[in-house]
Amino acid sequence: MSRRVLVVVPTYQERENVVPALDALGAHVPAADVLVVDDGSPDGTGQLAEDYAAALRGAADRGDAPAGRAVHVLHRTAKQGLGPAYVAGFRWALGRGYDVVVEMDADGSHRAQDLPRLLAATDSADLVLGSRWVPGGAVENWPWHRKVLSVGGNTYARLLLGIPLRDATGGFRAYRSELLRALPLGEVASQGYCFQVDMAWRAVRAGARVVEVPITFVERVRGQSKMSRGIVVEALVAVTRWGMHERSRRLAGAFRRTAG
Ligand SMILES: Nc1nc2c(ncn2[C@@H]2O[C@H](COP(=O)(O)OP(=O)(O)O)[C@@H](O)[C@H]2O)c(=O)[nH]1
Ligand SMILES: [Mg+2]
Repeated sequence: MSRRVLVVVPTYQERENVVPALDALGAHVPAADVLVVDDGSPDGTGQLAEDYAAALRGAADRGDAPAGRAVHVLHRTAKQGLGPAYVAGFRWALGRGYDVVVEMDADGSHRAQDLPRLLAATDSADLVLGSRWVPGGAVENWPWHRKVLSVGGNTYARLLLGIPLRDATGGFRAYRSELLRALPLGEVASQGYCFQVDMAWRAVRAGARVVEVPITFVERVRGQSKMSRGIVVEALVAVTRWGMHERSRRLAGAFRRTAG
């Protein structure tokens, strides 16, 4: 029996990108359903996605297209950050019996053609990270300082948290539903890059099998990034706090073992 896959695509102000993203998914992973999670974008992204979904349903009803994938839209009232949008999308997926849930940006940075390899890897992993920083991975159109920031941030997280991952901040990944069900989604308060690290770290601590698959990340050509200095700072502060907490926990454990 084939597994049911849902691709969750968070959007905020992606009017020029959302339709090409949905088309690319249809071309490369035609069996996967899609959930666009729009935070009330003032530019009408949510309505565009809604129209796309309706056209797809209409074509299937008329028999012009096979009744294959479905596109759904979850409208949220205000911009609340990437983390809460994903948590809402995950809950939506778990309530509808999907087996695999994918995270993917709407801005063209994550290539739909890389997704079949991520999905294939979920056969033997609970969480598959699309990774820019493993052999075979790449980034297109980033100035050197963006690369330094990403590699540096990931190295910091790896060393401080003790997780063996090269790209824990990336947002192109596939989860098996069993893992999402086992994680306390209600406790995840992180917003931006921090959300990705938070989820990867929780997965590692839960004993999940986490693997990295190389992807080519392409910097967006249309629209604007929503990542702010605040989001980078949030991630740095959180990773530092988690790292310190983890260290003192391990130290206390070692102390109890020597004392006892
Ligand atoms: N629903 C929702 N989507 C968001 C929010 N912030 C960013 N996104 C979406 O998340 C994806 C990644 O954001 P982006 O700004 O491209 O981040 P960057 O690639 O790190 O610069 C894009 O599809 C955005 O539209 C948000 O607050 N809510
Ligand atoms: Mg982007």
